[in-house]
Amino acid sequence: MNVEAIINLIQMLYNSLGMDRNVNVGDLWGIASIFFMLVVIFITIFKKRPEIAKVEVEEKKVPTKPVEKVEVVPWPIRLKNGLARSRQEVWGKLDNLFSGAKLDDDILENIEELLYGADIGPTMVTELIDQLQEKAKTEDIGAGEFKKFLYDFLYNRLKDVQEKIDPSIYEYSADGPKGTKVIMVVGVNGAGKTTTIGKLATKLKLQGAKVVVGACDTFRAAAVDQLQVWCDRAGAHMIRAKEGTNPSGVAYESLQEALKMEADYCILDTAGRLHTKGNLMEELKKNKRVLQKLDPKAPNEVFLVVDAITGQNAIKQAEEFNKALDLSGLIFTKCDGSSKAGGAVGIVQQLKVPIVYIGVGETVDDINVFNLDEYLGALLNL
Ligand SMILES: Nc1nc2c(ncn2[C@@H]2O[C@H](COP(=O)(O)OP(=O)(O)OP(=O)(O)O)[C@@H](O)[C@H]2O)c(=O)[nH]1
Ligand SMILES: [Mg+2]
Repeated sequence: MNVEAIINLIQMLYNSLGMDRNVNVGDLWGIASIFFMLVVIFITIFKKRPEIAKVEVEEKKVPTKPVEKVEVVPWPIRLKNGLARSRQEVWGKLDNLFSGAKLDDDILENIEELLYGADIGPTMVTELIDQLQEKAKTEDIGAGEFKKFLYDFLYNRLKDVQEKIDPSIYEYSADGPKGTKVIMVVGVNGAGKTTTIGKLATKLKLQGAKVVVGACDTFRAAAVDQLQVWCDRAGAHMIRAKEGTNPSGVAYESLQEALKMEADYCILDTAGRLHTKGNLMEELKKNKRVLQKLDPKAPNEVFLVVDAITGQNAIKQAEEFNKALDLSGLIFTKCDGSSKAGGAVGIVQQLKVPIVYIGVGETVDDINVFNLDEYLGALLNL
């Protein structure tokens, strides 16, 4: 069919519709364009339809997954996993020293060397070796007997101090003594204070306690925001002030609010500081004094957070903080990252301050009250 035939065909169509008009090539182009557009619109609609239908089908096809139950790893396993490095690199090696043999001078020397590396402190290592030598005079000591001896030695060193822990720092009971327990948390930079407070606030809230947290680290806005995230998650009430506000002022306001709310706990986060910075240590003492204007017994607890990786320097830190603030407890964090884990033993022995909590990771469940038997058992793989 040529163009002329098409024009004739259209002319006939016009005539039959009673249109008084002569068809020309322009009309032909116009009709062709309209036809082309109709084809495009038709294809577009046609293409879209199956897609709409497909989405509907896919939605229907989505299988109904059973609600996943998040398994919370029980604490004894968390602790054991957390201390895996300590066992692999230090404490577990004590077993291998024997390899079937009984204690002799060579093994004794190797034990001494390993224990120095474990950071329990030179005095305790000397005592332990002396006692072991004495014991070896009257009995044969193999790997099993040695492990038992080590457990008993460390347990007896620490048990009296550890018994000083007040259970209300980890167990809340609505029937327990009334009043607001004030806990001040201190330590060097990055030790894990804020994370620990977040975990503690969550634990206490879950037991039904009313918790107020004071963001006294006013040096960095990020520090306050970090604490806010934890508190929001825990459902704890947080007192915050503008960046640069006097930390003692925030501590005072936090306790005032906690008393007004009849909160069970008032936990105060403080800025990290080196124990060697006299002015910053003075500031902490002032924090403490200010709280006593509201409650002469406040703070009821002052906890020093110690990063387990710190090694022997941790003793120096603890001594200085203890001198300034009269510590009531130690919190060992990052035990999952340290191979030594013996530093804890040395500090308790020297300062006579108990370890109250142990942290083995960054999640809320990675903290628990320190239990000596459990700790030594996990460390020595008993
Ligand atoms: N692996 C591990 N990491 C931890 C633990 N506790 C805290 N951390 C991490 O250590 C880092 C420092 O923790 P923070 O809680 O901010 O320490 P901080 O003492 O408040 O720090 P400053 O306020 O800056 O002095 C963060 O990345 C934490 O997630 C723990 O037990 N194990
Ligand atoms: Mg902090």
